[in-house]
Amino acid sequence: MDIEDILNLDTYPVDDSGTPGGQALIDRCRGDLLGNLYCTIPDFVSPQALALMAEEAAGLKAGAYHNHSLRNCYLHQSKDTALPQDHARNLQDRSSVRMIAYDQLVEASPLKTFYQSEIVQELVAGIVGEGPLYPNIDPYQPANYVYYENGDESSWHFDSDNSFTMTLMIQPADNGGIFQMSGNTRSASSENYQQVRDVLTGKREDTIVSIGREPGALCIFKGCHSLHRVSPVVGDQLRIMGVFVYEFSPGVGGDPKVNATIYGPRALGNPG
Ligand SMILES: O=C(O)CCC(=O)C(=O)O
Ligand SMILES: [Fe+2]
Repeated sequence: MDIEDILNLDTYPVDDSGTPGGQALIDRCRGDLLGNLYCTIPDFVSPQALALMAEEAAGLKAGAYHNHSLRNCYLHQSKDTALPQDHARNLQDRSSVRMIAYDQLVEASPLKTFYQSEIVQELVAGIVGEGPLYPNIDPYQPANYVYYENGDESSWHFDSDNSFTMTLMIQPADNGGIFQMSGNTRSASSENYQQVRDVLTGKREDTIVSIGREPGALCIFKGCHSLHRVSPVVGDQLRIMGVFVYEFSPGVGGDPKVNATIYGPRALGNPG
């Protein structure tokens, strides 16, 4: 399927970002990202492309790596015994998701076509506003399917990368699987451990927004300073996301050790 059929160009004429439609979309999303730390574009991908992506994801599901652990919100799995038990760094929670890596996608994959599209890259670069974007060249990271089964969740965390994260909702869960964020929990100058702990222990529900997303919605968010989570999925319908990694310079790949924790031992060159 071509990118012109994947994108919902009737609603969003983004094939030429110089057109009023494309620029208006960039301006709206850029304002949302600056103000709220996230933006969403509903119905960005056509129902036909979503059906193809869901079909591809279903066909690949058996080969997904089950990435599960107890971790703190800084994505570390070990505790710091020098700190109190109830310090934010020692509060652990479970995370359980299932990953299909980029190298498992076929050449004609609609997820790949979407990711590699210059139209998409230019639009997202306009929204993020930090210069042109380039595809990541890692064998595993560029575009993934992430599945959440009944009971799976991604507990409160900060993303480790200081740029932005981009996801596409392919199939929401029947219940649960809600993306939630507590904006600006920490900053570049302060870890704000008290506030982090209050969010983790449910004392600051007033700061939490639930970011609704229907199938086809693209979401761009800044998760490095804002705690966010995916609440536990309830029911048999899989939550299926597309997750994408772009770079601000060409030729950037991933770290094999980090990849092994996300995609399993095979990412270190080991079988399994
Ligand atoms: O699946 C989502 O909605 C977001 C998951 C997440 O936290 C991330 O990709 O960093
Ligand atoms: Fe995240």
